[in-house]
Amino acid sequence: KNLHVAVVGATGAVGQQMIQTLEKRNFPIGTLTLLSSERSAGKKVMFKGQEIEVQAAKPESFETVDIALFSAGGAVSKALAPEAVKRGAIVVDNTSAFRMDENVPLVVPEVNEEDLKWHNGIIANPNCSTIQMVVALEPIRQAFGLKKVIVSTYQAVSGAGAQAITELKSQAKAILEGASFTPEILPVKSDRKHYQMAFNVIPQIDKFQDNGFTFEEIKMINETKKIMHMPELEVAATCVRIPVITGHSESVYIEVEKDAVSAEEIKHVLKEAPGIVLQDDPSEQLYPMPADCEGKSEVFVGRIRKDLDRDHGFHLWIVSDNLLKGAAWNSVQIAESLLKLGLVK
Ligand code: 11C
Repeated sequence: KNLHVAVVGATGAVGQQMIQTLEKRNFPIGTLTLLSSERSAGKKVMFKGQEIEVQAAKPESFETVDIALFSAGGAVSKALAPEAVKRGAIVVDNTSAFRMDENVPLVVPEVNEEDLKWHNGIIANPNCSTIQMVVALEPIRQAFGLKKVIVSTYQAVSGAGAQAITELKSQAKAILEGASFTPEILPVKSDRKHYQMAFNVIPQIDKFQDNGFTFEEIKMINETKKIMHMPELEVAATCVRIPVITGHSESVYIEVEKDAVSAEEIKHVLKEAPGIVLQDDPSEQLYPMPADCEGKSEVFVGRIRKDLDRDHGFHLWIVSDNLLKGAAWNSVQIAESLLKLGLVK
């Protein structure tokens, strides 16, 4: 069956990647409806050699839609995802609006594809930094058990949207030319203060919560427990923005349950695991870097070491294209899983 698919947020950084990924995967589309805010309506986007005009999203836009991929911010999802479901669409939502709702599965197909079976119309796509981490953690958990995770991230500016990419580029240019500039977007557009991103590192992604963690850190903690079905897992996160355009990197410390596991055993498990490319050879200076991962759909893992003090402790370095596995590809992969499992009527 050729499906009617809608992309909401079609002109955004993730929306654009969703459209390209649907084309690349040759997803069985009969009709593609592209939706956005009023501001971006009227723009034209290419899909399979044809121009499609972007329309302003409203409840009626979802009549006859089978699958709607949302990536236009939490407010748009909260307002329109239920409207799409009411009209018979299945929503794959790439915002944080419904992720922790217990009626909504939060899915990374390599980890918990089966959770799609109990969806009630909306399926949540996790946060990008969470997705790439759980793809690597799940095979380790299956083989050796998992007790504790401490992650520090090095996140690209594209995670904060197309305007953040423009801000980084124009700041870098201004600094190199000795010109003045005023930060307006990063670290968080809607927060009070904005800081220089070019030639700098900002230890804030999303807004601060009362407990001292940022919302990005809380998302990594809560989403990891939900996706892996491990409410008892100990997780801590520090999320940091760096002046890279695409590709999130993560330094991850884990503790496994099993005694006397070796780094070689962890490498072996990751080498065989779905969606992962092992890039780990210190003798060849081989390790993942965001510049090499851009445009690729896998999660790249390297720098795997046993901790020098703790028998159950290991260190990993995980990199992935945040717009693909972290967002657009994971959403399209969820849509493919829905088809595979016969969950699209
Ligand atoms: C960032 N991880 O890099 C964020 C972007 O909850 O889907 C993704 C926000 C989200 O800024």
